[in-house]
Amino acid sequence: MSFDEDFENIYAKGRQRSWKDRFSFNSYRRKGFCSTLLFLGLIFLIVPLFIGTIYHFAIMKRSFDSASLKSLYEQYQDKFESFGYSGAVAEETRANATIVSLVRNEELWKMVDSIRDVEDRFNGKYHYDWVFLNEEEFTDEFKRVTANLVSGEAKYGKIPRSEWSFPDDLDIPKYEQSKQKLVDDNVIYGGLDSYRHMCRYNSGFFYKHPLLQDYQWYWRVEPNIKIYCDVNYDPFTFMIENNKTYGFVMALKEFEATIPTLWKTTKEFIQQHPEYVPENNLQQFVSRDGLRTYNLCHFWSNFEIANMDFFRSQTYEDYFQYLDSKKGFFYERWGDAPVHSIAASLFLEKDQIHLFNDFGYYHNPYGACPMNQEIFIENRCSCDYTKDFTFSLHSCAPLYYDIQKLEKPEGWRKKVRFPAPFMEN
Ligand SMILES: Nc1nc2c(ncn2[C@@H]2O[C@H](COP(=O)(O)OP(=O)(O)O)[C@@H](O)[C@H]2O)c(=O)[nH]1
Ligand SMILES: [Mg+2]
Repeated sequence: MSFDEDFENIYAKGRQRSWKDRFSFNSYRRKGFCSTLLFLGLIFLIVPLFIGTIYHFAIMKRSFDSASLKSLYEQYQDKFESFGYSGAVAEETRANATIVSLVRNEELWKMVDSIRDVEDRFNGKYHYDWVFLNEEEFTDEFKRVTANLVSGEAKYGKIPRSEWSFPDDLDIPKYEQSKQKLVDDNVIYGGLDSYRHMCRYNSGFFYKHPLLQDYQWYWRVEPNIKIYCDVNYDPFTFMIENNKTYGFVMALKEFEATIPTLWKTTKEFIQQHPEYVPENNLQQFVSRDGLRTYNLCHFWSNFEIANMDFFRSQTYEDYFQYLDSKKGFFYERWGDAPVHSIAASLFLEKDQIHLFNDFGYYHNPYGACPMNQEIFIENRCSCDYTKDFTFSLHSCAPLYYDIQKLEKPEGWRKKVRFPAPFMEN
């Protein structure tokens, strides 16, 4: 077949098809209906999606832009003030107290969770101030978001550099070496300089901060904690009326690797100052063999309600200075929890220490949940009491109950066993 004949053939075939054939639905379906539809579909899907995304980010940017956030807050300020926290307790009946949080800017949203819980369960009725401390400047966002949630006055303080830095006479090679050892031994936070500064600051400085000079009492609140029960009374005035100085919720054992020489150092101190140790102290909580060894029990200091006069006393100041001179906050990794606890147990009368057994509280990984049903119901607790840490195997609270001759709640023997990966005893 010649090229012409071939062409004629094909052309003739084409002519035989009517215009109906060519444009009929079947024809379209055969020839590319699917791809046309796909093309149109993509256009209809992608274009709105693209525009939507751009719009979304533009709106997000605008609403989180600090200026518009600020004006939004200002706009709603009156409303927050009027409906948020009604029925406040009169100022005259309140204690000279504040809530205090040492916190990093990047912990803002964890702090927000804690504030909501404390405000909803307690402070919404009392309007105590809230002091936030940080070794850096707080960001505007941090201040704006938290101040908006606190029902008292929110205050923001920067920690002096001298209180959050290595002492001049720290032996740096020795420090690096001992730090590495803790890292090799997988000791929690063993490799962190910042954690050591934090523990030292909480041990010997927070109560000296200018913003805290106006107050006598504090409640320490960390980011990311939970308050599970209503606090239907003022724990500060409770402490005052009952001659208490130091209050806690949970007690457990410290990781021995973080404090190898803390007890030895403490014993040296009390040998030099026997006058600082009152007769009716709580030493059995920290030592079961007449002060020979430390049993590692400590009050979990992420929650504390206490009188700063204690920390500001000559006794405590001398104790802190002695500890600090040994550099154990750096060469080891002494925590503020064992330091506060040993001090409270040795330098206070045992009646001055109080366990808030009606508080529902959680700090990762443990929680306290009142097993006493009356308390649980009256305070509208929202925790699982079968998971209460207080009477579990690794808790030091049962020892505390025994020393203080407190009545344990019904069912306390059904101890809950917790996984305790870091516990050594
Ligand atoms: N500003 C500031 N706060 C810190 C720093 N490290 C810890 N904190 C705070 O100190 C408290 C204890 O620290 P955290 O990480 O919770 O330790 P943990 O409770 O022992 O696991 C919390 O309130 C933290 O927000 C830090 O480097 N800077
Ligand atoms: Mg914590």
